[in-house]
Amino acid sequence: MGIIDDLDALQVEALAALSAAESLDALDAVRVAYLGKKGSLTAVLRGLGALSPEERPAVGKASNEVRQALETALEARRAELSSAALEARVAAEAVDVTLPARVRPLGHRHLIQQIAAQIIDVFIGLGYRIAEGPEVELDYYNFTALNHPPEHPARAATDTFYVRDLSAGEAGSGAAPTGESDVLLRTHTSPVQVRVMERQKPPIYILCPGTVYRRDIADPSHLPQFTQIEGLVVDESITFADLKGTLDHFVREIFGPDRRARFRPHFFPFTEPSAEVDVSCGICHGAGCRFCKGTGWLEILGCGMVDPDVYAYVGIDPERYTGFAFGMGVERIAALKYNIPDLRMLLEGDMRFLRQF
Ligand code: 2NL
Repeated sequence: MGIIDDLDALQVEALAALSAAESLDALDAVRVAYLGKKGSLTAVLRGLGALSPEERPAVGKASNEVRQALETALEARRAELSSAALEARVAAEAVDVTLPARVRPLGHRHLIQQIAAQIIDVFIGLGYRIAEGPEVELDYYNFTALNHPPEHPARAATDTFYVRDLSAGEAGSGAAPTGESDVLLRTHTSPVQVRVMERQKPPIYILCPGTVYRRDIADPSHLPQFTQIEGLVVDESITFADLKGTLDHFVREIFGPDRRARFRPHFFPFTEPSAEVDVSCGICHGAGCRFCKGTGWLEILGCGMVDPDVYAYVGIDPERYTGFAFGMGVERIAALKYNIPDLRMLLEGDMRFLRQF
């Protein structure tokens, strides 16, 4: 057998090996075995030198043809295997976009914050500005400037959280310690309104949301810490009719068209005349049930015309200006809107309850 026959046999064998290679790695191994530095075809070519000058051209030509044939077949098989590998990868990594998505539990704002935002939106819509102030207040802004006489029960240490007890600290002052001092946790957001009236002349249209503190034991209708929103309007020729119209609009916006509002005379030290506003019961719609204690009505806020005594403290002329003010507890509004029987449920963090809102 001559070299040409050997080359033919090598070509047949190599072509078979190339088409049998099932991966790019296997294909490369075949390339190395035949075309590499130590490959079979290279070995044949190395033997070329031993041939006679007559034989050399034919064998050289034949071996080049074999190399060409093998390289062409190699490239063809490489292309085949790469596209098969790509297809396999695409198939393996395919995502079925028609599968239903995994539902992740999504958080939301707490009901108290939602209701506060709704109330704020109503008054922003009427042109009010938001005002804020300190939660640790002076007795002057929380009580004195709001026309609370020195003996008013709300000032007692049993009703208000005092921060510093000056009377107890002043040894030899002669005064009996009362637990009261000049610094306290505000019991309403009215002091914010006093501060605004001190530095800003009318017209004043403000809404004061914030946390307030009262020394109450938590029960279904009381919390020692709650969110209050107060409103204050001071302008020329403001009347009780403006107050009524404003709060009627507010009740409609927050409770919807099928709840009614009514005004009842009341007393507050800082307003005269004063009133409390009730909303019709969301459970019995006025007929009387356990939720409304048989009255058909639920109290939602207090209000009134600003007492001229308050204007005297802040230097507003009561002959030129009149105004109204109102105050409400946000937790209470939330409870009455959604028929929640106990304010404490809002703060207990039970997701089975809170999730509903
Ligand atoms: C309630 C009652 C009320 C006010 C708050 C007020 C503020 C100033 C002057 C006069 Cl600066 N009044 N605020 C008036 C009436 C009632 O709140 O039951 N709150 C939870």
